[in-house]
Amino acid sequence: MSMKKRNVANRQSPIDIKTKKVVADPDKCSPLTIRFNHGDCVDVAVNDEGNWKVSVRPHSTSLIRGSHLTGTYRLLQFHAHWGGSEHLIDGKRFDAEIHFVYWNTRYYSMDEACKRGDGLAVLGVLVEKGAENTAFTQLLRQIEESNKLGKPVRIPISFDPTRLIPRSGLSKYYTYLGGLTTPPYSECVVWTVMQTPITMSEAQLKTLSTLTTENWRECQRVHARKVYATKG
Ligand code: 1SD
Ligand code: ZN
Repeated sequence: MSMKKRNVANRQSPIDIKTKKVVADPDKCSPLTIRFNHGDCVDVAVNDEGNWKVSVRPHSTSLIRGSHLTGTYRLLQFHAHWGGSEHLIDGKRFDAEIHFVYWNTRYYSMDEACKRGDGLAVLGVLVEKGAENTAFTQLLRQIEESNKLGKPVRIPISFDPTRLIPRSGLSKYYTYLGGLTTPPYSECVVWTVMQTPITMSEAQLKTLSTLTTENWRECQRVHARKVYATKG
């Protein structure tokens, strides 16, 4: 096979994480440093397909660092997938998944970053049905309003995104090299999937499914990739 015909679709996402096959690597997976600034979340918008996205101000100081990441990544936006999670753990599909999309500050534009294997870092938080997430209740109101008005709605400064990540997430996660789960499926993402899910109530999950029934991509082949995990 010529170099040109080399199969490049070999690090697609999402994947089913098989915990028996993950490589426990405490050096590669040191505890994450995540900084969120309340005021960095600008607004939330719902698009024609019923997907919502919270946009973050361009030069936000909401950052993520970790030994599996090359440098500092800046938060760009976050959104969710529901009707089922995208990543599975040992074949288990959770009820939803939130994605915090970060961009590697070493690249000068988002387009440039999407052409690089380490251009984006996406933090995936699995969600299972349980207690209401009150931070999300606040956001859900803005999502519903944006959907009704057909335009972006401002996020109040009191909104605290840290309440959408599990407390143990910083030191318990999986990481692997993958891509965007939506077109153009660019293979530019260093994925970090937190091991512990957060909860949302049945009513919260139901409200999400009024926007669009489900919006997750099927699991992709792992090929020769390794999935690393924090110790234990
Ligand atoms: O689905 C999102 C897509 O909406 C866009 O945000 C993209 C980043 O440019 O990321 C994908 S995903 O891989 O985070 N699901
Ligand atoms: Zn996503």
